[in-house]
Amino acid sequence: MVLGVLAAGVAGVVAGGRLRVVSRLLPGGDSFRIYSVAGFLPTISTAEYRLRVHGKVARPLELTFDEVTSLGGSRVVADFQCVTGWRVDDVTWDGVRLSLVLDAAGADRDAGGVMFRSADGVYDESLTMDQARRDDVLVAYSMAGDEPITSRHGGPVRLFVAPMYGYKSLKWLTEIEVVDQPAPGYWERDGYDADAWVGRSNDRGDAPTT
Ligand SMILES: Nc1nc2c(c(=O)[nH]1)N[C@H]1C(S)=C(S)[C@@H](COP(=O)(O)O)O[C@H]1N2
Ligand SMILES: [Mo]
Repeated sequence: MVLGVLAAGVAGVVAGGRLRVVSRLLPGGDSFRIYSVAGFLPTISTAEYRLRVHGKVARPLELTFDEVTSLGGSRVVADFQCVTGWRVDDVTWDGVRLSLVLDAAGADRDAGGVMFRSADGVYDESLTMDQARRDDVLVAYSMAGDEPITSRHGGPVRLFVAPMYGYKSLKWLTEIEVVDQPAPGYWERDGYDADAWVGRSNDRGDAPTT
């Protein structure tokens, strides 16, 4: 039923509000589960996509998909680890380093954090400014060779925070706000660690990714 809904490209609401669908197998790893706490999968074309960057910045931006990709191309190959236990090995991500997006907007050097919001209207996340400026944190526009990233995986543009559990990698990224202090994100208001280092948070013993 859910697969039928997804194949038709139509938003589906699932009891419990959480879509959980095995989508595909990648070489060398387990399968991704497709998550959306909003209960539907936003479908955003590259033509209509916009990324707003605002808050404590010198130059507020509203970037098109092409403007995002033209800001830079960095590749990160990393395991994708959900805190609930599933893991996909060696996923290839291409995108622009978040630090370059922050630089393009002239983010305030004294600002302590960055907030991220999703086109689904529900999910949000945050990082400290030091975390946000790491080289392995991407505003990703390609995943496993798919460019743009498919809508079920949060495309055309999503966040990819390589060293942290999957819940930090916000899907359907449409808003970046530079703030004084990061506020807890969607799952963090439910008790998940804000510092979601793989292997060092939520009492799990996964091998660290960094
Ligand atoms: N907007 C949004 N982003 C999200 C989520 C979500 O429900 N909504 N779930 C998070 C969690 S818990 C994980 S593990 C990953 C799953 O990514 P995938 O759906 O591409 O497998 O997305 C993260 N980003
Ligand atoms: Mo997750």
